Amino acid sequence: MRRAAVFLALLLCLLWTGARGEDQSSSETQVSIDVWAELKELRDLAIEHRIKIQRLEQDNTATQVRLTASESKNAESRMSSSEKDVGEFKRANTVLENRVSSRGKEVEQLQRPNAEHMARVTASENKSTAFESRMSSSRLQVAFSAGFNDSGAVGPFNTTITLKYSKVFTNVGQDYSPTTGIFTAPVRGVYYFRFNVWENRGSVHTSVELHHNDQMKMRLYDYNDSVGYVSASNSMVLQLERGDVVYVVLSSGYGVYDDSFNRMIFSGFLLFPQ
Ligand SMILES: *[C@@H]1O[C@H](CO)[C@@H](O)[C@H](O)[C@H]1NC(C)=O
Ligand SMILES: *[C@@H]1O[C@H](CO)[C@@H](O)[C@H](O)[C@H]1NC(C)=O
Ligand SMILES: *[C@@H]1O[C@H](CO)[C@@H](O)[C@H](O)[C@H]1NC(C)=O
Ligand SMILES: *[C@H]1O[C@@H](CO)[C@H](O)[C@@H](O)[C@@H]1NC(C)=O
Repeated sequence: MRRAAVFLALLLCLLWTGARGEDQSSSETQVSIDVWAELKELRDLAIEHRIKIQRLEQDNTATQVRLTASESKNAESRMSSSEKDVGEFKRANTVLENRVSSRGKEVEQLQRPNAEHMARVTASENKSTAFESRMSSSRLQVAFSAGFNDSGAVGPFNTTITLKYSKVFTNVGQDYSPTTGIFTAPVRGVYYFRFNVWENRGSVHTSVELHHNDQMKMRLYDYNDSVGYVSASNSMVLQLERGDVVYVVLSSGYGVYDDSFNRMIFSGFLLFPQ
């Protein structure tokens, strides 16, 4: 644009000086008129162009303004969409966290029975350690003696019941259980057992049995003896395998009597292991 204007100015100067120099001849005058007309045209064209350029420049500015506006809008929309993304990410994260915490709970729940199991394992290991230490001692000690339950009269019942001698006097090795009334052999060996029966009801027959596993080994029996008080006792030496059980049962249809005088006792001990 500026170049065009400079060019035009130069052209005008040249033509003007030329025209001044050749004033005299009529042909020259004609040429001069033509040149002036042409110059006028050129000037008009230049003005037209300048206006056009001005318009274009204005348009351009407007476009730039619009562009800036739309860019910022775009940025805004990008922002809001990225905010949305953040929201969704947070939501997904919460879901994940929940999952993680529920997984944590699952793990806890899985660990709990495992801990119980480990405690049981430890307990049984303790037991076997205790057993080993018992076995390694120069003489394995097994001896128990327990009285019945101060119940007074018991029975008769129409079924056989295992007598639970709950008053423990001696229980070296804890092989007798006062809650079940059952002695369990800790080792294969020869054992001695003693038990008795007592009854003070003159009309009631009394009888208890010694059992080795599911076998009855012997039955005690007595009745009245004219005064009404009866007592009977016996003992047995039994050869037991490790884990064999020995216990006393009240025969079906018979009664016994026990009180604080410890009328009924169940005792046993290991003679020797085998
Ligand atoms: C196992 O024995 C140890 C040491 O005697 C004792 O501290 C622990 O409580 C025992 N555990 C069980 C489960 O009996
Ligand atoms: C004693 O044992 C007998 C027979 O098992 C039972 O019926 C009774 O309730 C017991 N008595 C006591 C005080 O435990
Ligand atoms: C066994 O005893 C119970 C109650 O002690 C009684 O109801 C039942 O009839 C008896 N059964 C027999 C076969 O005697
Ligand atoms: C045995 O016990 C005495 C004491 O209680 C009674 O007096 C007797 O009648 C009883 N005899 C029989 C057969 O039951």
